Amino acid sequence: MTKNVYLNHDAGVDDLVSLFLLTQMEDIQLTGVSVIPADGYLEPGTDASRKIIDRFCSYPVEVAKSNSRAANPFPAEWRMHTFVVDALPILNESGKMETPLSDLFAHKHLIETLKKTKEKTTLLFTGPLTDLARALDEAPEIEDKIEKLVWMGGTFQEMGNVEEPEHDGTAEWNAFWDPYAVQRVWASGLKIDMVALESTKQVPLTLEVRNKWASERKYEGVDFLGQCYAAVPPLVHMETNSTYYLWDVLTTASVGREDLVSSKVVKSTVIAEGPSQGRTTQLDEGREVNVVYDVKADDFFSYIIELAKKIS
Ligand code: AGV
Ligand code: CA
Repeated sequence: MTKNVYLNHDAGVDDLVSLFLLTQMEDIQLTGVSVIPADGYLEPGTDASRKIIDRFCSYPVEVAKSNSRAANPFPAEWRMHTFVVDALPILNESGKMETPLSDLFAHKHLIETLKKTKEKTTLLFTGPLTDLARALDEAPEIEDKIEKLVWMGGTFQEMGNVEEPEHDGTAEWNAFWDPYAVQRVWASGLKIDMVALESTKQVPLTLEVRNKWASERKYEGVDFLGQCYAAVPPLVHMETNSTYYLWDVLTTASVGREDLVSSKVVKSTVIAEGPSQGRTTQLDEGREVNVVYDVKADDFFSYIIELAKKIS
């Protein structure tokens, strides 16, 4: 059966690769895309999304821009990656952008798209949850139209991936960008799959992964993967603050192939203020989330290559 999926992403390299892979999944119907300028910039993020849909998607999908703002912004150095993907020749060959741009802001576009889609929709959020929190505030009735939320974010490990002054390092970045939005979504009745750092840690960008893509670059889609990930640093000798994992791509793959990941139910709460802001913790009185904590990494990498090879 075909699954309706609405993607809200934040214009990082793995966000844009996620959009590309979604367009290749057979049982997935993308109902809409919106872009929030968190780990990337809005204009190139929106343009790159429209160009990816133009080039790779066989049916029309509308793109919307967010006007949401950060509690804690991402470093500009990371956000610059959006410009690289948007400028790739493969996305600019036609010299046109035909995918329609909505005149609604992302949260309103989300509400409208959910309402006009007949069946329920799976929400895939690969950045902060701000647009969803705003949509729920404005139209709480949309909960009935949402199958579930699949979110890349959070961790229950001791250390997250935020290394910023005045923070203790326990949060994951998408939660840290807007912890209040995570609280709002946690307060909803939605079913939540949380693809936490526990699982994404198992899929780093390595030289081996890169070389594999390079060796199969005769496939246009595999070449596109390699070109996108050329903009970001791999894991070589040890992890640094900039080391890239396939965070969002794993999250996206888990929507297309649920068997790739293992999850468990955790009761959780979110800290919104102080040095641990954005930290997700376990709490017996907390809300239930389904935490993806493990992945069949080899099968995951094979799956994304297989999807990318569908482009000839
Ligand atoms: O925390 C992971 C999230 C994912 O949605 N993002 C990157 C992915 O798109 C933020 C992030 C954490 N560490 C990063 C990040 C890094 N080293 N470079 C770029 N973004
Ligand atoms: Ca992201």
